[in-house]
Amino acid sequence: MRTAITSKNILYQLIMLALAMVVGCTPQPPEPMGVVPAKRQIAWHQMEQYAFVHFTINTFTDKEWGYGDESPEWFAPTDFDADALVRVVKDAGLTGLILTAKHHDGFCLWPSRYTEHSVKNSPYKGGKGDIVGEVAEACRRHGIKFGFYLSPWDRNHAGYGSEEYLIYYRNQLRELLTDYGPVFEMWFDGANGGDGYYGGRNETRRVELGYLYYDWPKVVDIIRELSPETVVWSSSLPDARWCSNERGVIDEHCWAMASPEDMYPGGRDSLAVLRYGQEDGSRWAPAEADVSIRPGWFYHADERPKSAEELFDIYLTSVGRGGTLLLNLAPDRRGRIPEEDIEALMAWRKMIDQAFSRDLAADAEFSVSSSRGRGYGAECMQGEDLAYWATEDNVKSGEVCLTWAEAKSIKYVVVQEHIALGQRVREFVVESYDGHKWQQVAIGTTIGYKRILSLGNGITTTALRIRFLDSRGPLTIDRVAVY
Ligand code: FUL
Repeated sequence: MRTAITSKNILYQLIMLALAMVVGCTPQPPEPMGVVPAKRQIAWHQMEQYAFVHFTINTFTDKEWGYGDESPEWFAPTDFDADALVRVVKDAGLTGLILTAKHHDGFCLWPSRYTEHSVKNSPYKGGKGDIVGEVAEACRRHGIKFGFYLSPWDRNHAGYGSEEYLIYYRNQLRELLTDYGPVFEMWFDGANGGDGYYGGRNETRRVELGYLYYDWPKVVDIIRELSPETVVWSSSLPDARWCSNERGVIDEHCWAMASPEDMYPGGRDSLAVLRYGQEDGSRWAPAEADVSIRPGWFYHADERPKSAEELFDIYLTSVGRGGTLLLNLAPDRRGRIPEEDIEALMAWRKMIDQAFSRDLAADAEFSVSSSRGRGYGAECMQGEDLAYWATEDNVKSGEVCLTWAEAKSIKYVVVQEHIALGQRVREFVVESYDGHKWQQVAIGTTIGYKRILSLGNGITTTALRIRFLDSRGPLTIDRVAVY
């Protein structure tokens, strides 16, 4: 049967065509893939590198772990200046600062109303000082995010190991979050139980494996209530996880996802799960690499800082492997960052700025093997914006090719996934064109928030391509940059 050509039919056809064009022009975004980061975690990834500051009575006793019997009078910095400290952090390109409000010895760097074992009984500013408060304010003044470390293990407190201490600990957490919050990250620490002063008893106190004693879900509830945007570093319900070593090295193969019950089976750290994460993990719990600029976490006069070159390698193995870098600084007995550490930090910053100052991808022509359509094409990988390249739902591999009119010398390739929709890529290779054929110059497995691949002494080429060989779902690549 033939359809009569009536004006009504033509109108209907035109409407259908227009609809098809609109729908065709704006493909739907890919569905999120498994667990995805919360808003607070995306903001945390974007901070990339931030400072840890270990400062307490240990600085004055030349120890790494105080026993808990130290006198508050020993905490006597002669020239502490929170602004000077935060300025070093900022000039080094660090975006936040996590301060040891209380380390294992129990001494509090703020005048806590729950203990006498604090700055209020030290000579610092005649007992009127407040290191936590001063640093928190200086951070706000300089646009640096603030966080703190509150050691669960307390070798000073008489009630440690009993319910009494838990009440004390939670009160202190509330006090800190209320008086100095909100904070971007809360760090707890794994070291736990053992010998100590414990109010003068000088004994050994062990708490249950897996830190069951602390009842972490309750602690996390307090944080969520008082500072909902805080990323929690802990053994239960973590928003970020330990990367399994204190050398600043995240594994090349690293998923941001992991299941808490597998990270700490039977209450012990599973170094493999902390190190690699789990492709099918039940939480977004990305790796954070904590490392000190010096051999110790606290200042010791006979130790030297790492060189700018060593710090640069650490940057590549932390920020360059999908996680964040928590770089520890150790104020000396003046309360100042030692000059040689500042020198190393500034030289490090210069190296990063020089290596990543000009994105050669800005002048490249981008092409891709396929895409979802308009709004998800090759051009979406250029520059830092919200757009991303995405393939169709059934396409789990593909390639992007960058070509230049003139040959470019390249040392680093940076790839970022659009993690808001989950981490996906399982395997990829980078190839450069030598005028006749493609040569493999780097290989990788996972990418995540950001992957930096170093091409050794560098290559010179007019074309570079990245072949994504396998992925958990359609590709969602946020950015490709080349330096
Ligand atoms: C460890 C602690 O025992 C060290 O003293 C230091 O604070 C480090 C960052 O965490 O678990």
